[in-house]
Formats: sequence, C-alpha cells, structure tokens
Amino acid sequence: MATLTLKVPSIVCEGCADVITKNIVNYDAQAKVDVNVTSKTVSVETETSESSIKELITSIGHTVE
Ligand SMILES: [Cu+2]
Repeated sequence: MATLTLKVPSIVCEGCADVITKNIVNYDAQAKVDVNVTSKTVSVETETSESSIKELITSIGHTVE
C-alpha cells in the first residue's frame, strides 16, 4: 500500500470531505482516506494509482493541485 497526499484546494467544508471519502472508498473498498479540511489535503492509503485517485476527485467537481 502506498500513501498518497494530494492538495485539493476546492475543499471548503466537512461535506466536501465526506463526498470525497465516500467516492474513494466506493472505488476502492480497501482504501483508507483522511481528509483535512483546514489544510485542504487528502491522504489516501491505497493500491490504486495516484492518477486514478486524481481523476476520481476531479470527476466529482473538485480540483487537485
Ligand atoms: Cu463542502
């Protein structure tokens, strides 16, 4: 498992954190997701590639830096 840390500046509230977490877990049930609303970062422990996770976050309307 690799841990990815992505900067997602479009996160503004816990609602965003929930949506992002649910979508990642839905895509990869083994993933461990930690969203920090204050620092606008998403940490994902996953076997999924970084590009797939980025694409997923982008597909639900968020911006990955
Ligand atoms: Cu929000």
